Amino acid sequence: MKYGFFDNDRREYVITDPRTPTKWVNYVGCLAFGGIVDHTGGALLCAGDPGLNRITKYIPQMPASEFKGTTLYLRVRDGDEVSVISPFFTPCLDPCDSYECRVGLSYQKITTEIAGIRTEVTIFIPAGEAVELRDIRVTNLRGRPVEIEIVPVVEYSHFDALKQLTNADWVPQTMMSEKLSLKYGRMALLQYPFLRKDDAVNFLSASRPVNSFESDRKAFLGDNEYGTWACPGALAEGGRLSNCEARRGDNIGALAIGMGSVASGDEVRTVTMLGQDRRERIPFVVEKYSDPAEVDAAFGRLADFWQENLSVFQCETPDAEFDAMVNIHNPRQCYMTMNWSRYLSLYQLGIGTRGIGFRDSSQDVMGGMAGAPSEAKELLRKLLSIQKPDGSAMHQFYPATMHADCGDAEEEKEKGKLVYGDDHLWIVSAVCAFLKETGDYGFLDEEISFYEGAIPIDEREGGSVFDHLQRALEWTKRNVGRHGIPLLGYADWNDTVNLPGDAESLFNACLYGVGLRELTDLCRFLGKRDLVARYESDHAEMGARVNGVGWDGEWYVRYFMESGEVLGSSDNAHGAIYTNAQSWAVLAGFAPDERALSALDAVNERLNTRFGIKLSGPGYNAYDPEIGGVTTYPPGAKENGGIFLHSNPWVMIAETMLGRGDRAFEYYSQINPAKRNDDIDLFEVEPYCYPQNILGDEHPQFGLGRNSWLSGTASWTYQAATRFILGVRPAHDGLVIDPCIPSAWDGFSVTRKVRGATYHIRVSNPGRVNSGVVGLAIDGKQLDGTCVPYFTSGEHEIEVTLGEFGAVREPGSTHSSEMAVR
Ligand code: IFM
Repeated sequence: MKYGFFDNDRREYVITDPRTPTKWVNYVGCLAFGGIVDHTGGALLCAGDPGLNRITKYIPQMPASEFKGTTLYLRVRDGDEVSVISPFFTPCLDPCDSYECRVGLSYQKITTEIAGIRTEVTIFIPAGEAVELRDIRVTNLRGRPVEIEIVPVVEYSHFDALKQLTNADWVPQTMMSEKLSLKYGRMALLQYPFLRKDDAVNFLSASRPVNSFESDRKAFLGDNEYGTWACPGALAEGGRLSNCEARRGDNIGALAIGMGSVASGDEVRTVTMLGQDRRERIPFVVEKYSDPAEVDAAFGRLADFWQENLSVFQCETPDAEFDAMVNIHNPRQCYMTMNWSRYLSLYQLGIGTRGIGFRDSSQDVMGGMAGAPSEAKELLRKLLSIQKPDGSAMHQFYPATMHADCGDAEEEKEKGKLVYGDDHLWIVSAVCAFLKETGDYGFLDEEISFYEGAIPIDEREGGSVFDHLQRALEWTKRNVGRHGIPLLGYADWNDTVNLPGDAESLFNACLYGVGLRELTDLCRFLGKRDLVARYESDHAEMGARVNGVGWDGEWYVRYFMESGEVLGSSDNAHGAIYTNAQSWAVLAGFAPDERALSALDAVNERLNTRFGIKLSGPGYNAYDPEIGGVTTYPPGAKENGGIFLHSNPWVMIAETMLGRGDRAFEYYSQINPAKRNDDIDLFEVEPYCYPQNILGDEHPQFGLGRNSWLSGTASWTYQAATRFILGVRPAHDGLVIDPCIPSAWDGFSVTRKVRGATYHIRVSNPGRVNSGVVGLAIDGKQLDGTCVPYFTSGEHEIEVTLGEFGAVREPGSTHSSEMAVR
């Protein structure tokens, strides 16, 4: 343990040293109102859209010691002496006698002891509310009475986050603050830009009366703003804040809340509230959360939500770090990525041209749907509504307006390359996974309009969800290049390879193959036999093309350029092999046995490192506009030979399809952030969630993680662990239990809730094999195969025995579709 430890019983990670290598953050609330809270109490909050409705000014690029968005001070009068403490460590940086930040499920609890004062602050957002609560308890440990004043501080952003950063004229002339007096001596300090004065406004309030307040940063810091956050002039002087209602400038909210004289050993409590609401509602919100019982009840409801969410899948295996991730931290990250997409993190700033991605969210849904099926369905509907009538999809949408655009491809408009060749295909897997999870086949008949830009929604062409899926596959079938391989478009999953002209993508071919298998399975289940035949034939045809032109001798190539050049071939000095071409050829069921083994072995030999599998290699060593964005990174960084974690679980899944459970688990473990906890200075980022990337071995900082939280890694690693390594996966006709585990494990157990029933699954592995179910009993009755028919209610005991025959499998031959199921 360097900076903290996992407290699995309380489902928390506990940070014990505030000087972590980067800010380690947590999510509170949701996109409707919420954001990130770091381990030193700073918060980046927004309501509905982080670019268009930002609340706090949190600038990740500022040094860690800086004030970011929100903080808290205590002013302590001890006899004649007045001292100022910041219980979140920053910005005063006073030595802490003790420090603890409990990173919980949608809450952060920071407890410190500084100069004989113990402060515990629980930060969370009640479900469905637009207010962040800070439940503050202060205990006097000094051995004599002291007078305590609590001073929460917020630095506001203009709601237009980009303008805040780019306009230092209009923004400060429009920002204003105003006192709103409330019952029982309470107040709320309102803040808004002039043009929004009659809309929802920001407010800072407290459950207790406020002695004085400040809304002008200059006055708070003092000395013409040569005062600092570490030692704000207004607090150092010991007097009252100026009660200024700012009419311009850099607006803050600071409330001095008197707690009176606190006897030695006594604890005092207050709740502060930072929200956004219409003026007339604010008094009700403040009154409600001034009642400690309401605060406790709201906190309890959050716990209930997470209890329900996590209870759909719980496991006990011989690997404690695996269990910590699968039972707590990975599903939490899945839920956050499903909610936030790539919209707001320490790295994704939610400003400008980045919306909710069609590709990203389709994948996120697959990780978050088991715990939150209604939210998943709602997101699927939104995604389907930006699919175009021709079957392709817009790249992203903006949730506040549901306007959609083509992302970076917008720049290529003139060249007619407005489409990403992969986007629309992801929705096929996402919808099919949802159907298997929920059994909600009525969703297939739901009518959803296609995206037709300026045409009003009610005049747009509509189609059933099933029609949407069919059109997605048809678009790719129609749009192939001269090798018969699907067109790349602006890019495929790898956003950064942007090739000119009609380049082709082997990845898109494989994603199409997976989609075809999904629809084949679905149609077979629905009894649509003519469609089964059609999709099987399309799959065979594309598989033949991939194997005809895509095999390089030891592995599959990745792209065909219009010029005839091939990328991802042994002929290339740089980018000679790409991971995704290998894993996806197996996932699609295209790779025959010997090619599957050879391709995955090539990944192991050429791209695997002790910190994870690189996306490609060797890295491109100079900018090449013909290849695109990937060459803007130095070798070893991000998509250019970096360890791009999102791709790692695809290799794990492919390995389980070959029955190689030892290797699949080795790949799982080497990127498990919980396993980096004791040696984290190199990794730097949070040990309780997956980052998007780790610098590869061509980079001098090999092993450094970046872009934590919002990454497709969350969904896919969860799927790899639960559905493929532990092997418990819903299919259309039953719950499949077909593990592929390390041979060192003697067994494991899983509790899985699905479609109204609960299954207690115990797997034993007496022969220490990787895979192969030789015995399966449900409620004491033996069953052939690996698929347990669904029950609609009740608790059911399942005993599974693994045994010898499953040593190495024939890829693609054991089941029908492996993204769905092998
Ligand atoms: O697939 C993309 C994703 O959509 C955004 N982040 C990078 C990934 C790989 O390029």
